[in-house]
Amino acid sequence: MIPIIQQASEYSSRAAIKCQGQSYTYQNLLKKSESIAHLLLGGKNDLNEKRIAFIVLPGFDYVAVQWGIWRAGGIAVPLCVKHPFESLKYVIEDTAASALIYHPDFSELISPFHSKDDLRMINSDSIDEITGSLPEIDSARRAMILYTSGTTGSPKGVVSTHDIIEAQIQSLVSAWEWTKEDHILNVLPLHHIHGILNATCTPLRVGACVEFLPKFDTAEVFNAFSAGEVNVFMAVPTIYYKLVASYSSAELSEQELISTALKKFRLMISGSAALPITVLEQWKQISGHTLLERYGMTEIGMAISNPYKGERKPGFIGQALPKVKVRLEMEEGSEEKAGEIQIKGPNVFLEYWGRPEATKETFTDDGWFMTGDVAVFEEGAYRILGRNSVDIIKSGGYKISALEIEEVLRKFDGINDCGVIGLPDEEWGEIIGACIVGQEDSVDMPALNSYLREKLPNYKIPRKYIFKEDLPRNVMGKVTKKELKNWF
Ligand code: MLC
Ligand code: AMP
Repeated sequence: MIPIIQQASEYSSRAAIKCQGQSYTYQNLLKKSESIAHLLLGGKNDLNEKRIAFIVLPGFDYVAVQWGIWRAGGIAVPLCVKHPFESLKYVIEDTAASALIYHPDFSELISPFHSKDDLRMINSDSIDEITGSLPEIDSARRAMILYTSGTTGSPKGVVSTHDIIEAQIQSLVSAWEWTKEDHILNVLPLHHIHGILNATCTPLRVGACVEFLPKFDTAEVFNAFSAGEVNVFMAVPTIYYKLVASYSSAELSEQELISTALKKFRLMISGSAALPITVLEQWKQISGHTLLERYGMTEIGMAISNPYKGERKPGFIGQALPKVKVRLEMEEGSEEKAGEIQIKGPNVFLEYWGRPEATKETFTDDGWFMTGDVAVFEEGAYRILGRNSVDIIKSGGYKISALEIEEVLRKFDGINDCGVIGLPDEEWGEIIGACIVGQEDSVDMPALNSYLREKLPNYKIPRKYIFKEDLPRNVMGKVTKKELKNWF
């Protein structure tokens, strides 16, 4: 059985989802997801782990589709609502998805898929009510694939089973004391673990209410806070940075209203990237809360967290979550206290979809998952020092592969060499910096921009790139990537 769905009938009449001024109960969710499951099954008994991709707006539809896929025995593959067509195509092809459920808002974007014979297209707005019995789903079966960038190659699909999802949920329920009285505001993208697991599945597992906004907007967030129902919030540091900036420019009377509402919250959390201490302090002044910082990853869910009760140390990520085993792997013979964070436990993912070699390479011989993040353990808590690869950039909470950008840059006619790095930035954590050495004295930037838009699908997503062009011709081979930062 799928625990989150099995449990939902206990909360039938409770509010599960709020979005766009509407409220939906757990019963509504069960009914709609049953119809979706039957539509997907089309008379068959079980989808038997067929991959079902979906691109729908955050809210009731999103959860109903996710549950519908699970109840039919499929693997849910959520797509990013901001991605250009090429990125969606990559995921659909990599998972060999057999159906795509889309909201009509995305009709134009996804229209080229209609010519794909092996992909069934389902409009999420035209799903009729169907009832009937559904298959028994063994919780050891695959449930979800989420895409994440690594240091090498294209993004990989991280596969989790229902058991893994349940373990990730339970560890948060117990550590952060979730109950059915909670009401969370979710403004996070729903193709990544933070928005899906922490801010949607976990509250729904315990009968709480999840309120969605169509997209992140500081004024809308403050409106929702001031309405007085929300008591839990979680976000990436960039979002807190933006909320602080917006609060600072608000009228005094509005500030008072917001602060009064925030002081009644039960819990406010930050994660997905390092929380700057300045942001933590400013948010404390505004809300009265010391943000609870935690550490996680697509492959492991959440692993380390500051305590719900007890001291939350600024600049630290806390201690291992329940049932999660953490060790720091120091380099052999090293005197340093710093080591790579390695993880074991029921929360760890099953595999990278279709990539057995990549899966194997990311585990030690004795079965620990290698995160690539370097930390120290000091005074009873872990503190992250950085990553052991400079090729991973985290910007606005999103992971970006520097190598993927470099590969494309190097193929541009006017470029001899290049190096892409993350440049520190208080608002975004890191922003993308590209050092390029041209064949001629200067690179044709307009031509390079249109080339990148064509070759690098996600280049079209709003995001700032800083190009550094005036480098000495032979600089690339002579400096490390870390040193490249000094050229900006
Ligand atoms: C956008 N902009 C950027 C940028 N992204 N600039 C620099 N770097 C970036 N990364 C700029 C745009 O160019 C634009 O500029 C302006 O910001 C507004 O763009 P936007 O797209 O409208 O931004 P916004 O919607 O405000 O998005 C910001 C955000 C979003 C923080 C809400 O990035 C977000 O939702 N991040 C969350 C990602 C997430 O959930 N990660 C979790 C992964 S799981 P201009 O000049 O045009 O105005 C994980 C595991 C774990 O990490 O531990 O949780
Ligand atoms: P993703 O691959 O998108 O799931 O991102 C996971 C990565 O986010 C981790 O490997 C860390 O590098 C980073 N991360 C998550 N939480 C934190 C945190 N609290 N502090 C610093 N980095 C974090």
